[in-house]
Amino acid sequence: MSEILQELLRASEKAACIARACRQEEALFQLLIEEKKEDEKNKKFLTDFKTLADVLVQEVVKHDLGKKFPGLEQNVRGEESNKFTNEHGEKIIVKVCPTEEETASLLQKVLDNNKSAAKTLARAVHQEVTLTDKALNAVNVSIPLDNIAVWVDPIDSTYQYIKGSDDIQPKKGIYPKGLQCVTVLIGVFLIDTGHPVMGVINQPFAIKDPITLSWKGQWYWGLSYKESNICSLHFSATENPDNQVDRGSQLSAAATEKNSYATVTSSAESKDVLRALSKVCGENLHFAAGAGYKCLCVIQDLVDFYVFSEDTTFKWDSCAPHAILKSLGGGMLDLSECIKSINQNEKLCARPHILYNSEVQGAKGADRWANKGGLVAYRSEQHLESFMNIFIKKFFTK
Ligand code: 2IP
Ligand code: CA
Repeated sequence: MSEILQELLRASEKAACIARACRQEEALFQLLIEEKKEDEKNKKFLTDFKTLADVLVQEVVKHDLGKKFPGLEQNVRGEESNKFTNEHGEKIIVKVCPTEEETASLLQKVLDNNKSAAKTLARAVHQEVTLTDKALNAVNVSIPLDNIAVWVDPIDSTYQYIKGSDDIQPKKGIYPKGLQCVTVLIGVFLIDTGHPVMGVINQPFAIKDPITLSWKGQWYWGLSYKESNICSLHFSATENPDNQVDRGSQLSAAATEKNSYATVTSSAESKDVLRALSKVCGENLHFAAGAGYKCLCVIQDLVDFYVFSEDTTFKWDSCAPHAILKSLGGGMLDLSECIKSINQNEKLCARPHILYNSEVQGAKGADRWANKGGLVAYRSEQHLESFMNIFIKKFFTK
């Protein structure tokens, strides 16, 4: 199984390279930040270069996985549709073509004939990316390929990707916003049970070189299947010097104190939940952009929990981090079902884990794949139980 994880990692790195290219290559960056002017609002090519970048990354992941594991591409799912209509009303299906030239000429049609942008983008799509992670040699697990499907979020935290600054200072190791909050998420789940089994999170803009001003990425992976649980964080920096995490100040302040928990949430969280969370966590309640990045804060042990009660995260946001959390002994639950389950004194094993193979009944479009009851992501089951008990009490007392 290390081949498939290796391929997921390579695909995530290719995606990260495309994401970096769109910001670093002038021809593309101008399109990315372009604000639509009033009279241009109907022009899909201008409105949605970010969607094109997203779609293209999703297609690259699909194409590259399918090349290595024929048939798997049909089970790669994501938010974006690859059907575009250009300014002439021409319908174009964006995909990776056999050659760089063919991809460039296809992209040129979507990009209002912008030859230089199309060429630059096609180059990034077809470039060879090699990424080796020696720690993967330790993975020796076999999962039947015909029972797996993949959720991809090509660029999570798109707002930060387009508008985000590159000089935000972290607070207790957590970036409240900025390019560090952007992640590429590729998660694998079992088609029959819906449980997540493998995940890769790639952070394309993790570290900025102060001299060259170019960005270096970082990646994290995890596998959790039957009795096997293995995560890139189990390997030390000396074993894996290519992917060192700067953990200088990244220790969860609350980790050692039994009665204090650190939580990260969204600025879109409801008032009532925020009130309860701040009663439980005090100054250890943090805000950060990006669903994937907030999960990464839990994975890195910067916080104990990511709590979000709204229904605006989706299967593609949570599948990859969920698999990594499982590989570390943690997980991700449906928040509202979890509250019900605790209130009904159900056993720990009955907690409602988020599943990836079933849609929300009666919902349409992207909402079919929403994490409807919100979520709580955690590393330690024991901490989760005591945290949730306190949180529920605070939530229901005015
Ligand atoms: C978004 C993105 C947002 C997040 C939202 C996701 O995905 O991660 O940042 O909101 O839930 O769906 P918040 O930052 O408030 O948690 P995308 O950027 O891919 O649309
Ligand atoms: Ca997302």
